This record gives sequence, C-alpha cells and structure tokens, in this order.
Amino acid sequence: MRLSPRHPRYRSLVTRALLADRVRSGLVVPEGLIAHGRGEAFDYLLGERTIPSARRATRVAAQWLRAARRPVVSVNGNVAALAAREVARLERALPGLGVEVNLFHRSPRRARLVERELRAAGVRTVLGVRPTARLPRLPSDRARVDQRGIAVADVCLVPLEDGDRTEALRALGKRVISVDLNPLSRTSRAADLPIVDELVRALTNLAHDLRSPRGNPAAGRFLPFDAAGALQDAEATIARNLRKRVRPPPGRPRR
Ligand code: PTJ
Repeated sequence: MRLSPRHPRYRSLVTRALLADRVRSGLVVPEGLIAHGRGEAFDYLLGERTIPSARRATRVAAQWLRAARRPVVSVNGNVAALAAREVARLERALPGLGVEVNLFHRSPRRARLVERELRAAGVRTVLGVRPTARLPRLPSDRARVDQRGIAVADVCLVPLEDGDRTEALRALGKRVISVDLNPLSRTSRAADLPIVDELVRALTNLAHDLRSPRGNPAAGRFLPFDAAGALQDAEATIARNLRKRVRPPPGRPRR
C-alpha cells in the first residue's frame, strides 16, 4: 500500500506499516502490535511530544548509565524494529554499555533476528542470543539472560518492558530505568527511573545526553530521582490534555 506523505498521520502510518512488515518477518510478535497501539494511545494523550518531566528523567538516566559499573540495555522485538539505530547510537556514546537481546516470546530464531537487526544498525556486541543465566523468581522467558550482561548489571535500561521483570530486577538490587508511554503501567510504577516518553524520542535524547561532556561521575554515585513525581506529572499532563479536548468550543453549549 502506498502511503501519502500528505496524510496528517503519515509518520504513524509508516511506523505501523514497518511493524506489520516486521511481524511478517518474525522479528516482532503479533502481540507487539497491540503493545504499540497502547503506546500510541498514551502518546496521543501526552501530546505526541516529550514532556519536560520526561526530558529531565532522561538527563538523570544518562547520569545513571555513566555512573554504572555495568550498564545494560535490554532489547526486545519492538525495540529492535523501531529503534535499532538509536540503540547503536547509545552503544557508541557509552562504549561500556552492554546490549542484550531479551524476549518475552523467545525462540532461537527470533533472538537471531533481533541480533541481525541490531548488527545491521551498527551495534558491535550483542549479548543474550544464547542465554547463559537465569533470573530467580521469574517464570517467563524474560528470566533467561546473559551471564556477561543483565545477570551482572547494576543499571538496566528496559524499554517496553513488563512489570514482572522490572520487579525481579529490582529485587536483585539492580537499578531499573524504564521507557514506557503508559505512566500507569506496572513497569513505570516499579522502575527506579521511569521515562514516560516514546521510545525513539527517549533514546535519541539519551544518546545526546550521553555524548554531552558533563564530566564522568564517580562509579556508583547516582543522582537522586523522584520517580513518583515524574509519574504524577505525566498523569497531570494527560488529565490537562483531556480537559482541553472535552471543553466545548466557545459559543457552543455542551449537549
Ligand atoms: O519481542 P517480545 O517477545 O519481547 O515482546 C515485546 C512486547 C512489547 C510484545 C512485550 O514486551 C509486551 O507484551 O509488552 P507490554 O506488556 O504490552 O508492554 C509494552 C508497554 O510499552 C506498554 O505499556 C505500552 O504503552 C508501551 N509502549 C508501546 N510502544 C511504545 C511504548 N512505550 C514507548 N514507546 C513506544 N513506541
């Protein structure tokens, strides 16, 4: 199908077409389309832009990743399809960053497809293709991790995650940075540092912040972050935007 760039929602249509195509190749699971639709709905409510509190969260996330001894970013099918280039930029901006495949719907073939997508985008080292360790108390395949990556990480960046693993990672004493447009999700609620923003925007800002010369923080010294405040701000933004929409246009009484 040909998409017209003049369509008011052209970019959204292009993204959907890309994801549908990646479902056909097996990189993305059909459930990934549902997850994307949910994300789009929240992005709509947030105004389809990075809200200031999310921008601040991303700056603190960059500091945490620099201060980490072993930072890792976890990549699933949706993330590989939408943001492989941005993940490669993160790796270039922070050479110690581990990039690990982690799938909810895991199969050896999908893990290899994610690896291939990441390598084609320029990622040099891809962990987790053949898992070598297991996170305790997590029944899903997300528990299968790399002994050189998430298993030993102190800071985990987990875009489009599920709440269970966020909680499991925290229970192991790891700091979790999430990227999720839904401020009500269990992931956003459980993360130490929730970034309520769209994946590509958030990772682009993060790579920019990692490149900005701000000196190297001492290992293990993390700036404080008010996670509850960030979530409240995202919810308040949604509520404000909804109020704007439901207010009747001037001169026209609401029926
Ligand atoms: O590739 P797999 O097998 O690991 O599966 C990946 C999915 C995404 C299917 C799996 O992790 C899943 O089911 O995720 P959930 O539980 O639906 O959660 C995804 C969350 O990401 C939801 O809260 C969405 O609002 C959010 N989300 C979706 N798209 C975006 C997003 N957040 C930021 N940017 C997006 N583009």
